[in-house]
Amino acid sequence: MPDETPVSAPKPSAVEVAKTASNYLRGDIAQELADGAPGFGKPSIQLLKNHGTYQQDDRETRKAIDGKKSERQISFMIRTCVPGGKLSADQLLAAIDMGDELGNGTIRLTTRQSIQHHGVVKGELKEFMQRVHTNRLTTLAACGDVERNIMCCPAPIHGNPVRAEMQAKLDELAVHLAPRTRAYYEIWLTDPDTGEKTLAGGNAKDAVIEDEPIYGRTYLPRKFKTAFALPEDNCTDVYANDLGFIVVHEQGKILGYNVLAGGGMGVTPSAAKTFPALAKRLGFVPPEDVLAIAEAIVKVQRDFGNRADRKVARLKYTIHTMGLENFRAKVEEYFGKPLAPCHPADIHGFDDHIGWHEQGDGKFFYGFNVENGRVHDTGDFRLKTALRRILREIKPGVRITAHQSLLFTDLGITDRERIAKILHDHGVKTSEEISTLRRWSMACVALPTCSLAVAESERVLPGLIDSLEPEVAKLGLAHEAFTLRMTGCPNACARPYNSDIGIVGRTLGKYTIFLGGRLLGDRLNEHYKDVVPFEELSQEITAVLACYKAERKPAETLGDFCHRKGVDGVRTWADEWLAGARGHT
Ligand code: SRM
Ligand code: SF4
Repeated sequence: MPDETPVSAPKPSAVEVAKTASNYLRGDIAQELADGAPGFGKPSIQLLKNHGTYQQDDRETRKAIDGKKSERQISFMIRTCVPGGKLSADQLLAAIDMGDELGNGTIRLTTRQSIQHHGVVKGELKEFMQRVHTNRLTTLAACGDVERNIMCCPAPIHGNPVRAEMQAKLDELAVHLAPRTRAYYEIWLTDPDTGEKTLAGGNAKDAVIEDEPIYGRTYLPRKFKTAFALPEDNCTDVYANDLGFIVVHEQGKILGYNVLAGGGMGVTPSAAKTFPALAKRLGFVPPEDVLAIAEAIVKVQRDFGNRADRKVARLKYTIHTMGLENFRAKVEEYFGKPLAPCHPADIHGFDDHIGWHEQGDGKFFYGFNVENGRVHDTGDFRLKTALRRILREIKPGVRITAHQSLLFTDLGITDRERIAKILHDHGVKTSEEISTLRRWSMACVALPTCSLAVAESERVLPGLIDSLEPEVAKLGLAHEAFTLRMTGCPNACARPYNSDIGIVGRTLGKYTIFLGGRLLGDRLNEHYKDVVPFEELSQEITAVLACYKAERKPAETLGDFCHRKGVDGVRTWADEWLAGARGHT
């Protein structure tokens, strides 16, 4: 334990109290699971997050029944970890089946390469967890105050040993930072016949005494997120993570990793002490030290993170409070040696891997854009059925990207046409048939399931893109790549604060617009306009694009242009343009 007084204030938050009393995340979950009530009590709701599930209710149904809590239709969101986004066709098929049989008939590919299901009722939670386990995946630590799903570039480029080595390092780290508690196995995976033997092997009742060598009894003060990236390909948005590793490589060999710490997007607008932050460059480690440096940083956060106020408990605030140099010194102490200075290598490229690519082993992979990650069948648009057919008939390898999309891997040359035909037969466009604007857009889940949403996101972004597409084409910018990311609240689950255009829910039907981040993900954007009604977003963005078109330098990206001109300059220009445009209507 540290000799300094930790940053934490003396009175721990309610979540800390629940974790401390939980005996390694057990609490009363098992008893409440069997009590016949539709939901869990408050402490269990908090603990359940560490098991990968959130108690929710359909907020539209809630309104319809006049806010009576007892009548809310309770169901559960379940998040499954998919380290590095890597799956087999059978695993994705099983996840789709689970959504149909136990969930709301859809699945959601997330911005961190994992899978979410919604609408699972309490009585079927245990069956759900068992099916995830049988599918060789886990929901343990998909949410909660622990290391979450670790991200990594998912592209299967075999001619480049660096990617394979980085992906293998991620697998090692995911195992190293996984919680050791047996609670998950006891609660969810006990054999239905014996009630004792767990499906994971071993006997539930023998496993009560244990230790969490990395996390301790109270785990971390807050969620903790890690990503790996290549300098030439930051498709995981490494600077938005608590912990980041940028691979430093030369001539097909990994020399080591630049370590970044303290990134995070979430903000509480009513609390001025909160802010989005890009991770800071901390130092360089050789490949064999990745696990040790990650463990040291996690432990410093464990011991010095704020356990009284969850609003400022992420690693970015720990670093802010300690100061970067003190933080680095503390990490070095836990690491047991000094950190080498960062290698000059830094992010300089970004690839969403959409489209048809050679893998380098004679095979191909196809990046398929899934709009906002939602896999569903609605009317003539039958993506879910199309995916089932692709997975069953072609049996590709599968990767989930950090852009809520899919890569089908290990394909033969003729599979391109087969995939296109299956998609077309089900009313789904290929990646080549969607606009560049749609391809680079992303929305979080928001309403109706997310309890924190103050505005729509996933359900309205497609319509906003529909209205923007002709304007973008008129301006001659149809092939210009820029990120447009929308969220239903400032928690920023679609990472809007480092995008070229960020649209963040302010209140129902109204949004804040941010400008000046960029595809590379290494710059925060700036506040442009506030409380913009949804109906005006299309015009407002068109005005910004008109300004860009009129005054950009050759090859300058939208984000770089807005950053150079400044949001005030863009606003003045765009407002005049809007006044003119309105005058003509
Ligand atoms: Fe998130 C909370 C969905 C990625 C920042 N996020 C939530 C919850 C669980 C709402 C809640 O607490 O009740 C949302 C579930 C809604 C629902 O009905 O499904 C939710 N977050 C998501 C997903 C599914 C969005 C998506 O469209 O894909 C992403 C799941 C990722 C995963 O597979 O693990 C998701 N969330 C992110 C990201 C992006 C990232 O990690 O790269 C961020 C910004 C980065 C960061 O962490 O700072 C993010 N989510 C938050 C926050 C704000 C955290 C903060 O430090 O302030 C919350 C609220 C909280 O933790 O208190 C939150
Ligand atoms: Fe919910 Fe807000 Fe995250 Fe969107 S950004 S999923 S509204 S918490």
